[in-house]
Amino acid sequence: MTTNTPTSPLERLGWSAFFAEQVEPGEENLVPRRVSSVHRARIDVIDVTGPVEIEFPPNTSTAEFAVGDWVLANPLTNMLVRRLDRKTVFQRRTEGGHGQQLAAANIDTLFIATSCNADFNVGRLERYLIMANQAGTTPVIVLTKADTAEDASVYEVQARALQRDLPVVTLNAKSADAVDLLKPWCGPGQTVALVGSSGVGKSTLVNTLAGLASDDAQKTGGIREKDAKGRHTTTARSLHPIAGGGWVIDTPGIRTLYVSDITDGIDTLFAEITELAPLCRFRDCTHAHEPGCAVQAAIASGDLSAERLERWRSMQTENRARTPVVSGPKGNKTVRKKKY
Ligand SMILES: Nc1nc2c(ncn2[C@@H]2O[C@H](COP(=O)(O)OP(=O)(O)OP(=O)(O)O)[C@@H](O)[C@H]2O)c(=O)[nH]1
Ligand SMILES: [Mg+2]
Ligand SMILES: [Zn+2]
Repeated sequence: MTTNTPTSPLERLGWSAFFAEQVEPGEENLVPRRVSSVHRARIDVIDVTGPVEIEFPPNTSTAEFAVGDWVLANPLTNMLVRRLDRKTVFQRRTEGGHGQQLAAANIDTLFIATSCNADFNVGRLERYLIMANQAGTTPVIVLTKADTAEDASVYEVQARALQRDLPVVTLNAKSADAVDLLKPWCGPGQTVALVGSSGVGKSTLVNTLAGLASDDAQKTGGIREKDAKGRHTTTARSLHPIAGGGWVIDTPGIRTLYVSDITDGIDTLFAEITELAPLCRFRDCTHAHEPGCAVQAAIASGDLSAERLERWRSMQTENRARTPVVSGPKGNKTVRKKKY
């Protein structure tokens, strides 16, 4: 959350000193535009007046752009000149592949959506939190479908325990109350993105936040009764103005979230373990069997649960297995082979 209230129309669109400082001498005549949706063959942009035309140089790949990106364009030809550096980017490793898929850029807050039903999964939420921490965005857990749960607090308690000071908001995505509950992270100049499995209500919440109805509304879809899985209704990422100010990005449901190269994100998720590690006798302590281990001592005294350490260990192992390592006599970059 920022304390400066945006004054100019461009600032209300999310523009800030971070981007202004990137405009170089000779570029003053170019105009900033923000990417509002990314399709396989097309990118849409907006400026302070709303949707505007933009031309891309031949052979530009839409995969290089993320919703929320800022670009500079020539106002006379509408030609894209360049993309500005990102403040934050939420990206994930593609299934089985080596590439990264860009979900959203320049977001202040990541709303990690899950429902008060069979979708709720601690391991999956931990992955999202690690990715949010790594991206430099503030994570908020948004528990949808509270109206369908017998006791939503069961989910809330588990979610709060995932990371220190983690905000958890329980709501009905179809109800206008959701707007007030999420207000602390919305407002002029703020950009939030919704991520989570298919069917948890991301698009429903976007429609509520943006006040979208009928023709303009994001399409929503039903879910399977037995496991609460959605039908992958949303297929592209898109940016929408929130009625009370700020912007919300809708994203397609993610099937499996793989983590890799996310050491900092893990350190933040398990801050209580990270902080104990320097107190261990050995610098490379694995907190398993070493004498003088501060983490094991915390478990023995009841300050830390053994289960939490187990979760930390499995994330560490997965991160190590999936992160490209530099090895070999000539320092060739190799990726450790592992079947996903
Ligand atoms: N009762 C109730 N139903 C909800 C809530 N949020 C979403 N739904 C319903 O859940 C279904 C799925 O909602 P969507 O908004 O399409 O879910 P999504 O996360 O956008 O799904 P994908 O686009 O497939 O990733 C729809 O039938 C919604 O009406 C909620 O808070 N309460
Ligand atoms: Mg959707
Ligand atoms: Zn230790």
